[in-house]
Amino acid sequence: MEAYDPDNIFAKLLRGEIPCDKVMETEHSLAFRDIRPQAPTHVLVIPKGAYASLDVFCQTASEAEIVDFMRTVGEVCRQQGVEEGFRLIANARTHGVQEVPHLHVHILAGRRLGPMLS
Ligand code: DGP
Repeated sequence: MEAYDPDNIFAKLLRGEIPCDKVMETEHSLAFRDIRPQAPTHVLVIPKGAYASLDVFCQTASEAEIVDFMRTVGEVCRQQGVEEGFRLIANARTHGVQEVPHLHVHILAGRRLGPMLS
């Protein structure tokens, strides 16, 4: 497993070095709008801790961080109004085509989405 890169763009965003369109923030998590939205609602949720991908997070984060992260996903869904449905995506590493090596889940909603796999 590759080491966490502290200079990745979401680490910089967490340090306040670059701006973001914040949706909500908790003790352990941050939610903000994707800079290249693929749907009317496209929010990214990230942990504040240095975790590169979802498997690493689930294997090594504290229960408090994991619960906070999932509660943030739930609260973003509630705030954004996803009654007609949504998609949650977590890309990981090379085969998952992960562009930013800091764990993030995409919450996509607001339109009928296309086939998931390609
Ligand atoms: P991926 O790593 O492939 O799961 O997707 C990364 C997403 O992050 C992509 O949809 C675009 C978004 N993104 C990249 N750089 C920035 C940024 O500086 N700010 C925001 N808000 N989103 C970004």
